[in-house]
Amino acid sequence: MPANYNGTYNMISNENFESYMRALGIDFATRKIANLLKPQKVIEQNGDFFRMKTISSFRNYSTEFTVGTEYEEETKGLDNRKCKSMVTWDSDKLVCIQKGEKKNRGWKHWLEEDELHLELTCEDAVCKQVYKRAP
Ligand code: VLZ
Repeated sequence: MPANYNGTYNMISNENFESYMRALGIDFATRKIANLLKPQKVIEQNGDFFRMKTISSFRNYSTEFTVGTEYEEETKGLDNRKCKSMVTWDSDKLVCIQKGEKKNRGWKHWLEEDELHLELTCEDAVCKQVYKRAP
């Protein structure tokens, strides 16, 4: 049985998002706005199938995938690149590798009690975000 990520989570911390966005080539004005956001993650999971939504007052980002199956990801509204992405389980961690123009790009999710943790990586930038399960 895979871990259960279903739920809605509110951001409580966000370290190095600026460096991550800079590595993605996000422009200055967008970074200034994006840095002020406290997005919500909404995760719908059915076994190995996931829908993940990042919702904010500025922009939303949605993606869906099946663990173990490579998919075409277009990072619309973020850096607008195409990646060949694949998520795998590392025990209960979700590990995504986003192959494309940017080196060393991906993310990891894991759960700690009522917290959803996320590490976003691009090139040498690592952003660490924590979300708390919405009451
Ligand atoms: O998340 O790839 O949870 O796709 C920021 C939206 C979303 C706010 C960042 C607008 C998405 C920012 C990160 C404008 C530049 C991401 C995955 C892991 C799911």
